Amino acid sequence: MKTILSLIVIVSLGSLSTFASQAPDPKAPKAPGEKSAAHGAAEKAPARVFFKNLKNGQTIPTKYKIEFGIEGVAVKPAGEIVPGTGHHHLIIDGDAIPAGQVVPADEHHVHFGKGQTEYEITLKPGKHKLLLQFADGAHISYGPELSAVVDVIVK
Ligand SMILES: [Cu+2]
Repeated sequence: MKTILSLIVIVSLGSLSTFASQAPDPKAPKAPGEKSAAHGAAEKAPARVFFKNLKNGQTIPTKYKIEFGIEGVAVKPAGEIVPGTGHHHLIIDGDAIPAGQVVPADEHHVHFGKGQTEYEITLKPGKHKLLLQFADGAHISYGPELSAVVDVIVK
């Protein structure tokens, strides 16, 4: 009996050590690398633009000075393309511009290419959608991720 038992112990120990020595080897070199890459991407994220003095649903007069806020990116006048910088655009009653597309320049798309961070707007009474869109030195949009939108009621 003793011989059989010790044989079983040896066999099971043997298979355990084989399993243990196989398991970590293929995983070890890959897992830490993948994790740190994913973390690196997640930590970059928090850049944003926002209206400093406008909330969704707010009632404003026909003339109102809007203040533009920014975090994680820097305002720079249009011209040179520098990563992490750009200028504001106010889109009146329109949608965010997809990343990589040029922000149009017309009555619904106002560029602040001098690096302005405020603008006195004149709006007709009624409901309006105001969208702040950040874009690079060549007016190429950073996309909806770097935009902010509010609906306002003008009285
Ligand atoms: Cu522009």
